[in-house]
Amino acid sequence: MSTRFPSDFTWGVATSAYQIEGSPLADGAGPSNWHRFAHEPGRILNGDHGDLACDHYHRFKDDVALIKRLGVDAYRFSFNWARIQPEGRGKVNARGLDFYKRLVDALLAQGIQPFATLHHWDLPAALEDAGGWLNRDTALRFADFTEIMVGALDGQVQDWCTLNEPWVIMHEGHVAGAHPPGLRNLALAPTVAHNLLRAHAEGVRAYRANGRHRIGLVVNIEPKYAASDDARNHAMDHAARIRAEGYMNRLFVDPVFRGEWPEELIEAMGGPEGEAWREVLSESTAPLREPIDWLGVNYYSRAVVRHRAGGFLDTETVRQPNPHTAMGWEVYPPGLTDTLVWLHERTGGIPLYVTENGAAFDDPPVVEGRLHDQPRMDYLRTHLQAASNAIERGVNLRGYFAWSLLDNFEWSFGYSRRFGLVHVDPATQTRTPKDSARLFAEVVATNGECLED
Ligand code: IFM
Repeated sequence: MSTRFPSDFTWGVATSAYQIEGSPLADGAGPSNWHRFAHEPGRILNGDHGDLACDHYHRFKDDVALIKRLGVDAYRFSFNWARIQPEGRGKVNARGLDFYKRLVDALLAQGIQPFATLHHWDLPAALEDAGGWLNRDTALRFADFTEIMVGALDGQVQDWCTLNEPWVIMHEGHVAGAHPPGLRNLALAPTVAHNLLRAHAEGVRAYRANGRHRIGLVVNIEPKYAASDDARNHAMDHAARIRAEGYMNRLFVDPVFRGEWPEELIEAMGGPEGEAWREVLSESTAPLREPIDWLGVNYYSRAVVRHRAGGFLDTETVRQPNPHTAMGWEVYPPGLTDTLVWLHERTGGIPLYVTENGAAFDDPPVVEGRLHDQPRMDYLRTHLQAASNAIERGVNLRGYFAWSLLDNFEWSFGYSRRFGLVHVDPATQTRTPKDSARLFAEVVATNGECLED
């Protein structure tokens, strides 16, 4: 099998602030919603929190050295907004900003291109207290924050992203209740989605001053397939598939690229005059269509769905007889090809990046400085092959970022799920590159040629 990546393909690794930094209140930072949520009893598995995490706040230089050893071109990371604006608005905390300046300096000194995500879920707690993503004003505060960061790192950081996985903020925070603010109300979803997309668009507009042209949005896509082919169930399962796709995959893509909300989803949620959608639909989608320069996609798995009255949006996911990761996610590499082709077609061929892809497995222990993580190596290999297949089918794919550089704080699962290419010992903070890190370094060094059969 041939594996082709363009010669200017960007190879990178990714992390996010709350998951690795630790020291969430250091140097004048305000609390974020995640800091607060993680300290509420019963919220996070094993009572874990991000107070220490990977202690990246103090060890960032060593981590940049680790990134350098992988030979990658780029590092995708995010800012903790509450380090910069402890109250989510107003005065800048220079000591917080300094941390990111030092990180960016360290990356540039090693020739590693910083890919900065402005918001990866950790909202200043003060903004959440003011209504968070249910409050229209948060979008304007995000534009101010964007202006601060872009101004402070101008000329140093070229590649920016507004939001990471807004769907997760909406769903896990306001519908499933597993993330802050811990609400469980499907009817809130359209308002939250709208405000997140307003924030994204306002952020892009704030960034555009001076003709800047390297900003994107990162969405998580889980392609949906209908469970049954037989004539009797097919129409129902197909409709379920469309609803599921509308909710998870089109909700944050169609308004930006087509100026429309997913129609079948609106119907499934009470119609255009219903409580959930009425207000959102009274506004034009034109401001959300602010052109962007690239789209990032985080791909982990797919879902095979069927109709089930009373299920979530009258659908349910059917477990498939394929291997699953420690997250319970099916390993399905062709889904990455399908996702990239689907996005290519749906967006009119915008440059795409795989901004996250990877897997949590129950790794064996480190033995004499080595950790042989065969399942993760297989996952990487097959998904990189799938990315290459998409390029062969004409997709404008510009780069691939492995999730994640380090074993880290996996949100409501705490430290129990390990996605790292590099093992982190929670007791000593010792970093040990896993065999998957060696494989990825070889992929990068050969621009994917080592993957060929
Ligand atoms: O760890 C997360 C990351 O923060 C966002 N994308 C999915 C990853 C794995 O769940």
